[in-house]
Amino acid sequence: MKEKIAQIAQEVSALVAANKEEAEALRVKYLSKKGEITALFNEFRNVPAEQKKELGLLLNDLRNKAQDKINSLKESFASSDATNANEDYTRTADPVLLGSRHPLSLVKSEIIDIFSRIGFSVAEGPEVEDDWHVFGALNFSPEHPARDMQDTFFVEKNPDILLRTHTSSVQSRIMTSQKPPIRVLCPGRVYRNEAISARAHCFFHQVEGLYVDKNVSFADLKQALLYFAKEMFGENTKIRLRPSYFPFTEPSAEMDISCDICGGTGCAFCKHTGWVEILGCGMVDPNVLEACGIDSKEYTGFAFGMGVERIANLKYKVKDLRLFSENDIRFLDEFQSAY
Ligand code: 2NL
Repeated sequence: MKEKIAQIAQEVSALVAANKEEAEALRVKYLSKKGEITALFNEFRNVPAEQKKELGLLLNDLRNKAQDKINSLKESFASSDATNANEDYTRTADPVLLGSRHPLSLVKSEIIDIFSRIGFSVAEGPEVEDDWHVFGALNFSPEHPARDMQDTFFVEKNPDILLRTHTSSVQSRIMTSQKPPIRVLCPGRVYRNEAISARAHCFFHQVEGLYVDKNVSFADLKQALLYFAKEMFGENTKIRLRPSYFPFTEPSAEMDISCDICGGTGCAFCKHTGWVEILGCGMVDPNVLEACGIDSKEYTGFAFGMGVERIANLKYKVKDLRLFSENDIRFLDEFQSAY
């Protein structure tokens, strides 16, 4: 038996294989149930007791050497497989896909950037509001149609708790809790009970601005909004104000900018008027100041509100409002940006 062990040990130390399959065949030849080394272990049961110690050591040593040798043959093929067949180290790495900011978020940031350069700070508030902050403080009469179930979402049929229909509720909170001067921008999502279509949605986004101080005039309003229009739509942009009505401002106006598609000469986009509407504005109604505890003899203010979707439509020519809330990757992918 000793000779047999020595002979196999020699064979094992000289083993070679050309591939994984040959290495596996060697494992079967020596180490499997019917392998030559396993056969020696079976014979070992019958050797006389006085030889057991010596032969046992030799046999164990042989098995360990064979296992190590065959494993190392197998490993050499595993690594050469990967290098040769699957890995090409000159190949460009898989690209990392970057997300992009949502267009409404981009436009909101740009509006905030522009007004922050003329001293406006930013405030946010709750979307679920009470009647007083949304309507009561803002000079809406008790029978104003906006207070109707048809226009406003109420929470659990409670007529006092509702989803805000404009972000002015944030300004009424600020006016009741802070003293002028107040110069604040309120961006946020608002809700209206509307059927969803290409031109209307049950939620949209607003940025409203409010400036309350001594001697704030309509001329200040015009200058601030002209500055905004030029920054947002280009140096050559012109503005015009048309009289309008809002419950919370008096006088009130709607602001148009010169159509940047046709340059003011008239096209389908501006309905051949040369102008497109972008926001509403006015002088804060003294009733609103008083309702919020601000002395309307000492202070005046201007305010404005714009739909972020509307500005995004003008900037990016998005025709269907629903694209802004569908999260279609093909649409969102078009808005890679530094903001
Ligand atoms: C529009 C018009 C407007 C305001 C919003 C406002 C807020 C307070 C007081 C007075 Cl607390 N006014 N906000 C004023 C005029 C117009 O929004 O068309 N928004 C999309």
